Parts: sequence; structure tokens; C-alpha cells
Amino acid sequence: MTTTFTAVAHPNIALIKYWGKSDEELILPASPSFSMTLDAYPTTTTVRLDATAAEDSLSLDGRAAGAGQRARVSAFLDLVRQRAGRRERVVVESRNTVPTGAGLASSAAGFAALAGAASAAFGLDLDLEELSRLARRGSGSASRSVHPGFALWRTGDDAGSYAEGLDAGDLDAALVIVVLNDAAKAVSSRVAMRATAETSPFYSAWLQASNDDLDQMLAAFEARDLDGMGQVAERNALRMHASMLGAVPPIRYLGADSFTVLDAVAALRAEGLTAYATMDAGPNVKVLCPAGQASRIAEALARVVPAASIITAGMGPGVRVYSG
Ligand code: 2P0
Repeated sequence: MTTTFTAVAHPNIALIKYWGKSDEELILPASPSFSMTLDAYPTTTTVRLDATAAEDSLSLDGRAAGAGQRARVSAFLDLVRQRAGRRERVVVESRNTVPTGAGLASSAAGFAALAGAASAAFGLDLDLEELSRLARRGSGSASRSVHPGFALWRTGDDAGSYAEGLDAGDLDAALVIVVLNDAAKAVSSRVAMRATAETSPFYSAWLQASNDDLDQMLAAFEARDLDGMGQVAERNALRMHASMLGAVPPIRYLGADSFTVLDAVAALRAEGLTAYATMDAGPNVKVLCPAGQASRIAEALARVVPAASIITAGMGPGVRVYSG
């Protein structure tokens, strides 16, 4: 029997954000989120069973991972072992092409790939719903990277909270990703969303507004109305950042360059282009646009932030698992 499996997963960018949990241990979101899985920055993770090892080992890009990362991955693997009724330790090797911890969703691709490879290695035959639920326990946003294209991650209890894939039909969408700074962030999303929920007077307003934003996003998505989707996405991202700015102490991921890009995106809209910005737990800006406008938008943004690295991503595949 093969005991080595490899999985490939891609990051996703939320157009309606996940920012806050109703349950920290089960990683249940306080509000629903909606995302696009990218066709860029894949993470490839191999899991090999090692019946003789006393503990799990983890390498990231060829280097042994630190104790904190190893503990987080081992705790996740314990969930898989428990479910499979197995005890073997494993060797995990992961290669990540996205800058880790820079607000570019590295944990989403990472835990989606780990969920795929580990569940296969331990003989679990999970459908996408079950795989999404499992990936969620590693990192909330990973629940969405299981799916290709667009996904909706609903609130619920442990059984009810998973992402479902949505049919994008003939929707024409791309994201121009403006990487202003690829250094790891000072405050992790996990810590920052907890601090926002505990200390920001704007947090309850954020939850209410984001639920309303989702309804409008889904209506625009059903109508294949990219302008409508973009308007809601940009507003939702700014509302998430506004909730963090109200935390004590304030959490500020956006920098001066982020606002320079936001101004440039507004100027492109004034010229008639379909371009809307979204920002996650970092200064980088992702611009939603039709694929046919992406190169013009990327060129315009390169002129205003010449030090940035800019790539364009389209709709990507869901997690794929291979034997070996
Ligand atoms: C999102 N982010 O919806 C939001 C927007 C960052 C900003 O999901 O604690 O790394 O592991 O569940 O998934 C980042 O949060 O947090 C995130 P955990 P995760 O994409």
C-alpha cells in the first residue's frame, strides 16, 4: 500500500473577508466569507507515513521548520489520525511559492494541501465538503482553497461550517496582485482578529456590515456583474481594516504605498476600467478586474509603485492529490 501522498493547493483571496471567530479551537468563523482561488503561488506538500518515528517532522522549502510551526502541524495531524484511528507519525515536506506570512494567504494553500495529502496518506476518502471542514481546523481560510474558482464559507457548528464551491459560469475575473512588501507581518491574522473582536468598538458593526455585504456580493456574482462585485469587495476590505484600526492597540496593516495604489485604482475606474481593490493582513493590494484589462492595470500600477512586484492571477484549481 502506498503511504506517500502529495497534494497541490493554491491560495485564495477573500472578496468578503473572514475576520473573527465564534470558536477559537474549532476555528468557526463569526461571519461568512467569499473568495476566489488563484492559479498562482501553489503550495506542494508531501506526507509520508513513518511507522518508526516518535514524532512528526516538517520541512518548509527544504529547511526544518521551527518548533511553533511543527506544533501547529502536529496538532492538525492529530485530528487526521484521530479520525482515521491511526497512530503513525509522518514526514511532511512542503514547498511554498508565496511569501509566507505576508498577507498573501500562505496558510490557506498550506493547510489545504496538508489536509489533502494527510487525509489520503491515512486512508481517509474525504469528499470536498469533508476536506474543507478538515482544512478549516488548520487555518480558517484553508477551508476555501479546497475549491476551484469561487467559494463560500458559511458560519455554523463544527459539522456545518465548511466552504462550498460556487459555479462561476462565464464570469470573467482576474486579480492583479501588487506585492509592496513580502516580509512576514509583525502581527499574525490569528492574533489580530482576536484583538479586534476583544477590543474594537467597531467589531459588532463589522459583523453586521459584512453579512449585508455578502448578500450583495452573492447577488452581483449570480448576475456575473464584476463591477457590482468589485464595489462590494473594496468596501468590505476597507470595513475590515476600519474594524482593526479601532482595536486597542490599533492594528494597521496598510501602509502609505497601499493608499497610493488605492488612489491609482480609483483613477483607473475614472478612466472607465473595471478595477477594485482588496487588502488582507498586510500592505499588499489585489485588484479585481476582467482578465482582458489586467495587463493595462498592471502597467499603470507599476508606474505609481515602481518598487512593487506585480503579478496577475486568474481563477485556479482546487486541491489536487496524487499518490507518491
Ligand atoms: C480572509 N484573512 O478572509 C481574511 C482576510 C486575512 C484577512 O483568512 O486563525 O490565516 O488560521 O483561521 O485563515 C487570514 O486568516 O486565520 C484570513 P486562522 P487565517 O482571507
